[in-house]
Amino acid sequence: MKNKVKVVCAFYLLFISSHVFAKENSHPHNGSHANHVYGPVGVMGEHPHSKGDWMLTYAYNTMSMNDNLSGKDDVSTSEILTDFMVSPTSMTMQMHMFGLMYGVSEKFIIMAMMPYSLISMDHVTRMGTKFTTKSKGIGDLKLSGNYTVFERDKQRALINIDVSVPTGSIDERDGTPAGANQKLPYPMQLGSGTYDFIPGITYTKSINFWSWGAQAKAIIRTGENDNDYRLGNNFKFTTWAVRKINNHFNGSLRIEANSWGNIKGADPELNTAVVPTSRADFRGGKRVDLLFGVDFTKSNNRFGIEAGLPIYQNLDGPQLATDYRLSIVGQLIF
Ligand SMILES: [Cu+2]
Repeated sequence: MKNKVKVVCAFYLLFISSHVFAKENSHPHNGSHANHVYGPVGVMGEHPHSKGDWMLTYAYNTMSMNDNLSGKDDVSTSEILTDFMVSPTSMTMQMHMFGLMYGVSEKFIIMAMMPYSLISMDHVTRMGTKFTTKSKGIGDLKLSGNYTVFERDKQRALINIDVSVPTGSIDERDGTPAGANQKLPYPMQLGSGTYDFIPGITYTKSINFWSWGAQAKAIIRTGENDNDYRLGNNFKFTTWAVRKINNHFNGSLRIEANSWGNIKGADPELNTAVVPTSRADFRGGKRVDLLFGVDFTKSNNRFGIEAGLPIYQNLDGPQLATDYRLSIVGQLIF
């Protein structure tokens, strides 16, 4: 399975690179790309496409978490270890996202996105033993439709309807001091295990060298997964401004507010006395991030980077707090 994913990725990258050179050397650009306003690279589903256009996206997203918060207050490892046998100390999430977008008409686009995630969490026990758990694999497949409902005077409003299909594992296991092959807690799992509906609305406007936009999205989970729980719903609002620096470079500033609920139900294999990450009621929270981005556009290709820092966090916890996040994105239209 893992080798298969590697082979698919290798072909994918080969395909992108061969296409980049083919475009650069032969075909003149048809101009459809330039007419569409793009948001920062960390925002998805904010732009339309011309009919018949395909777009390939590769995104590398990483998030680093360090130290624990309960509400807005720091909680030390020793405080956590008075109530639990184990405390998480840091976590790194990396995600390779592959996306394919197609313009069905000037107003309607469809998109499929598949993530591959690598998660690593460091812990310390009451006895002072340090250990790390890891999980990796494909996440949940996302199928999207974006429809332009309004377009006038360089303003555009899109309705986003996404469905998340539970292709990611919720049965990841690894070795811990409690034994080999232990069921890993909620944040180490790769998927939600449920079909999730993700409705959204996006607005963009451009004036000369500037463009700005806003997007609201909700993740609504349905039913209960095979491990007797359902992740909390999520509400996200983001707004941004993009400044054209020259014909190729754009700079962006963005604010993103996220609010997500606790888990309903519980995985019966997890012991809630061991570690806070196995508590279904220590998963919710609110966070606001400030993000800076720059992207480079040439003919049909776009390459960009966006980095973000939290400016507000309020977590049901103790729960690991976000330190920073980073997205590196490559896009190709053909
Ligand atoms: Cu696109």
